[in-house]
Amino acid sequence: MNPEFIRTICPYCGTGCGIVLKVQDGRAAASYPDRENPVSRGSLCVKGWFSHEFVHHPERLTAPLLRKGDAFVEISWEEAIDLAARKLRETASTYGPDSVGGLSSAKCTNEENYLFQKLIRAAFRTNNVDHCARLCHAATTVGMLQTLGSGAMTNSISDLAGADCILFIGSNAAESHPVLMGEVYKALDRGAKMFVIDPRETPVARNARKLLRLNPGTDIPLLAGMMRHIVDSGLHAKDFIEKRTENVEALRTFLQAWPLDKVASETGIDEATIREVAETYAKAENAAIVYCMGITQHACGVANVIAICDLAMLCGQVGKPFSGIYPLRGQNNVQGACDMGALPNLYPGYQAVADAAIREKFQKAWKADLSDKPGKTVTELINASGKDIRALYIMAENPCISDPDVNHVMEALQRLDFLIVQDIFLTETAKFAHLVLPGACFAEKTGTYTNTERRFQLLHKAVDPPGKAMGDFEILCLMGKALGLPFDYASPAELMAEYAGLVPAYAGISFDRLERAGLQWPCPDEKHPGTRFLHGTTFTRGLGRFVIPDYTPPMEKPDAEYPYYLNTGRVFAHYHTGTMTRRSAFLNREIEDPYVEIHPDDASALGVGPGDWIRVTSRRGSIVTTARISDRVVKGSIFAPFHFTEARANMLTNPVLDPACKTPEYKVCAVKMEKDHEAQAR
Ligand SMILES: Nc1nc2c(c(=O)[nH]1)N[C@H]1C(S)=C(S)[C@@H](COP(=O)(O)OP(=O)(O)OC[C@H]3O[C@@H](n4cnc5c(=O)[nH]c(N)nc54)[C@H](O)[C@@H]3O)O[C@H]1N2
Ligand SMILES: Nc1nc2c(c(=O)[nH]1)N[C@H]1C(S)=C(S)[C@@H](COP(=O)(O)OP(=O)(O)OC[C@H]3O[C@@H](n4cnc5c(=O)[nH]c(N)nc54)[C@H](O)[C@@H]3O)O[C@H]1N2
Ligand code: SF4
Ligand SMILES: [Mo]
Repeated sequence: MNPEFIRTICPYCGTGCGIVLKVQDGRAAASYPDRENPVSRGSLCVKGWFSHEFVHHPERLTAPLLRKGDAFVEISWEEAIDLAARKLRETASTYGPDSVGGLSSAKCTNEENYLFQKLIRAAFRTNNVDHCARLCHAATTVGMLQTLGSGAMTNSISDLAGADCILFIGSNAAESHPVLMGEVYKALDRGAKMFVIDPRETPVARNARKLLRLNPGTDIPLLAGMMRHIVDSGLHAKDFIEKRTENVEALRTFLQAWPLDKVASETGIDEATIREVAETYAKAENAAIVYCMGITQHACGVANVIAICDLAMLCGQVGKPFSGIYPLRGQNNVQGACDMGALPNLYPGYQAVADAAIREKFQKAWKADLSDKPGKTVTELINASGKDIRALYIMAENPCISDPDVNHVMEALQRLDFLIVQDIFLTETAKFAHLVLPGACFAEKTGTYTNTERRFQLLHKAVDPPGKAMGDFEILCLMGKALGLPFDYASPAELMAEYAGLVPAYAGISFDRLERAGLQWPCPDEKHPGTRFLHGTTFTRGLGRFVIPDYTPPMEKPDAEYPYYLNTGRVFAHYHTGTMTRRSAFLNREIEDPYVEIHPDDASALGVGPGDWIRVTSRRGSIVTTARISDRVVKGSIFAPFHFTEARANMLTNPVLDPACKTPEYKVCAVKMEKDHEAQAR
């Protein structure tokens, strides 16, 4: 048979590139770039090119599985749905509504996320629903809401090409958002000046005018120093501040505490460099700030985000094209999962559960009695497992690798009375489940994802799920009906009309309109073309507000016993907990084994050579991994990608949270290292 070519969206990062799947004999046989996709315009990174490789992997889940002792047995869908509904209902009636919780998923579609949060809220009268944004950009949502009034990326990806100055702060987009980097290279070709602020020398830094290798967790002093110099030199945007913002006096007072010599000693960056970066940013006609996990995954993540917003407002570099603030969303649909209300304090469209009028609106629309009490976050749901939380429904997350201090996570999950895991593989987390539900992957479903620039894009089903596996949308409809909810949706398109009616910013969005180029919200009516940049004439909150970014240094610093800093993150060929990329032959060949990057001086002091096996230990746990000797890290620091199940970086990480957004401090903790002679001998 002739192959078919089906347009869809990449399942990996939040850039949202367009993929054309080649379908031959019912199988996804190849991935090609979609020239018509407005985001990627014919580009893909290596993960996109090989996105089809995990789809037909022999380890895909093909039937519902029920735990029997230490083993799983296959059961029918009728039994599985019936059991799930009964157990969840029993738990809620025995221990109260707040004993049930759910983790929704930034890997799933908008429609699936909408259904999941509605199911938890309407069936159990609890707001115990959250997802991996908590581990990621929750600091952005909280920090930007206070300063600008909206947690979304202010501009569009293509705006980066027109910027004259770009600050990259704690973002390794060359490996994490590779296709988006194409727009940055266009800016550099036009002569834009780029500065990279990162303790580590990432591939982004190769093209930078300067790399500022600051001490871990010292972004607030650095940004304060820049703002101090801008104000002292009179380079701030006086008119913009006067007309569009409030509370600048409080910021000025705060900056008094950060003279440049103090900033230099705290951050490790010399005064002349701080002045150069500050002046270049402030004087640029259009300047952009790109940031990511190096900013948010700290115990002071919210304050870090606030400091970035303050700097942008101080220079009037927001609310216009080619400038703005770019918190790069990580997962393919993390923007959408947040938008759809998979958050414990917010309904779809960031409408507060604690607001009586809003709750009334949702109660009426959903014909359900809803709780006014904000629910627990991911990190709180896991900590409370087996205590306040008795039953947990996890859709498409793998916390046994991705949450901090995973030894603690595994203990907690085993204390649950009932754990449901809905995934496409039998993950490390699914192995602890009482019931495993086989979902469908991106190539097997219709629906929408929303990328980092707020663009809704359509997925088209290319192939059938394997065996008895079923679309997550269909599974959730069955679960809802079994729990007495009117989940009779004929299709995701029909469901979209429901949420478009409840959220003014999505009112003009429909499947028909998305067919060609997608649409960027806000899109308030059927004629509206979508929104390229936010905060144009007024900020979403009215006046932009300067907020004081309170500085707290990293919670755990190296000492005599644990003398090295551990930094964790990503590498280009692998994705998160590796369930998909490590099942791609091509990607796995790129990087097969776990490793940590160690500075040459530290390696020679420890007698460790390239590829040697080493043991890395923190106060939480210990892993055995290989050494890559590299001056990408500074002396005294190591970097570990967290993708590898056999050497989980999260055995080591510190579970301390930012108190406001509850994101863990994944980017800093203290460890010790030694050569592992046993592993070396094997
Ligand atoms: N290949 C690949 N791409 C991905 C993903 C993946 O797993 N693999 N995941 C996706 C997801 S969900 C996300 S959230 C994004 C994340 O994308 P990124 O945030 O770009 O990735 P990370 O490697 O976590 O961290 C970025 C950088 O923060 C730096 N950093 C650490 N501490 C500090 C600090 O104190 N200050 C500063 N300024 N920088 C610091 C690190 O050295 C690192 O280079 O990537 C997305 N894209
Ligand atoms: N040390 C350290 N830890 C980190 C981070 C870090 O920088 N350092 N980063 C954090 C960040 S930013 C994030 S976003 C989290 C990510 O953490 P997770 O979200 O837990 O990681 P994923 O591997 O993306 O998990 C997605 C799961 O969904 C499954 N899946 C994929 N598609 C589908 C589908 O369509 N349907 C169903 N049912 N299942 C599907 C996959 O098999 C996988 O098991 O990790 C966090 N953990
Ligand atoms: S940049 Fe992101 S969305 Fe684009 S192909 Fe690569 S992983 Fe997929
Ligand atoms: Mo993320």
